[in-house]
Amino acid sequence: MRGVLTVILAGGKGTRLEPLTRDRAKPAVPFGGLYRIIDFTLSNCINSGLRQILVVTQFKSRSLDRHIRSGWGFLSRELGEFIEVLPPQQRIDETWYKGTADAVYQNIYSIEREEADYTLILAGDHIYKMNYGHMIEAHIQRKADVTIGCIPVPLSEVRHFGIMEVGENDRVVSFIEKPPQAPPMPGDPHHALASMGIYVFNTRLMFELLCEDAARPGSQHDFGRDVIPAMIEAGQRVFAYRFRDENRKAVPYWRDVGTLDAYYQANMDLIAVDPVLNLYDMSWPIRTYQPQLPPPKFVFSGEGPAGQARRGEALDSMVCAGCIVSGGHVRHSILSPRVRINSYAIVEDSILLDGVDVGRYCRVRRAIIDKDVKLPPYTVIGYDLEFDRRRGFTVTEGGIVVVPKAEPAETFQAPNAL
Ligand code: ADQ
Ligand code: ADP
Repeated sequence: MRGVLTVILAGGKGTRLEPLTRDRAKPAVPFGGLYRIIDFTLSNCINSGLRQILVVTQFKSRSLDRHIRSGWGFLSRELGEFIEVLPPQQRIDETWYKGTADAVYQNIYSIEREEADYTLILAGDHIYKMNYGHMIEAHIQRKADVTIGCIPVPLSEVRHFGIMEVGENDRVVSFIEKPPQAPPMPGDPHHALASMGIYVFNTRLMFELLCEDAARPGSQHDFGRDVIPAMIEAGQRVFAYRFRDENRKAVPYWRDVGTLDAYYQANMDLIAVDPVLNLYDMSWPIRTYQPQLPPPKFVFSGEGPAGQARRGEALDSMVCAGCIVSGGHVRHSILSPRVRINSYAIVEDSILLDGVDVGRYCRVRRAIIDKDVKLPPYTVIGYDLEFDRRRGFTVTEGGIVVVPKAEPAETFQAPNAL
């Protein structure tokens, strides 16, 4: 995979993931206990043999930057391998990046310096396992000017994606970014073909296209809105690469965890008994940065005063290093590193991020609790959504309660009704 430079766009604001994105960029949001969202894309790169990687950041990138430096600094520049974070200061314009094409254009000198024949543009905020080598091969074989990774999505979802129609050999004949509706793809009345927001370009041509786009009046400088449609109009060779799972002969797992409900569901997918995206499949390891922590510990603290068992246990759950489940009960949940569950507490269907402490007698269900939040004893979350909303927590459409970082202790007082 020499000759291919990978550029990961990791600057999206992730407004719909607030409050989780209040202090961190979307790709830095913790996921699946141990990971950050961007670990999936980075692991795919390494597993695909791509080792020349630039990460373009923009908003609140400090947490992301720290994560990549701590966990992904193992490549050697001397051997021509690197994962480098490009902060927005290197921009050649005075303004913040406009769209995705502008984010790449502003870093054109760093990209040019690597002298790669091909540039793979990826997004830093999708959960999936993919070998990019196949897409790059298809690009070279078809002598394409650009190849767009794509996947079928239900017709009801088309407004969230770039939607394309393809002709012979999957050559793209039309591309519309986030249309209100779209016709189904041939042979499948329920789905349309959507862009995954990932592209392979011939680097030289990409430079020319980006310079053209920078000068085009009215352009929003976005690949999906501007660059790709202009290429189709100009008769350039735009091809779709269909992302497929050859083993399962099915549409692979791929999620844009753009909303809190999608984020919650994708986390829950991981703890399914037979998950489609399996973290335990060592043929495609997902790596991350892990601090040095002791193994998780489960404590049976004897009988309670009213005879209740204080059995520290977790079922259908993932429990990370440094956790102590002492006399509390955890079901169908994800405990990130350093979480504590104290006696008589019950945690169900929830995601607890790093360092959360659940006090005695707490009841938590269908909740996402951000880093280092300490729940005082008797806190109840996820049972009375109206009350949860009133005390300032975010409650999603799907009824998931999100408790942000560093909440004042009084927020957790139980209402009289409970
Ligand atoms: P969206 O995901 O809505 O659609 P966008 O919000 O522009 O597009 O984000 C694309 C990627 O670029 C994300 O990873 C984001 O974090 C990053 N990004 C956005 N602006 C950036 C900036 N200024 N600097 C650095 N990084 C930035 C896109 C495509 C659609 C496609 C979907 C699939 O436009 O055609 O269907 O992805 O999710
Ligand atoms: P996250 O909540 O995403 O894990 P971090 O804990 O990495 O984020 O940090 C969030 C922000 O808090 C950082 O961007 C930084 O400003 C600040 N911060 C946290 N820990 C440290 C630290 N050890 N040194 C300096 N700044 C820190």
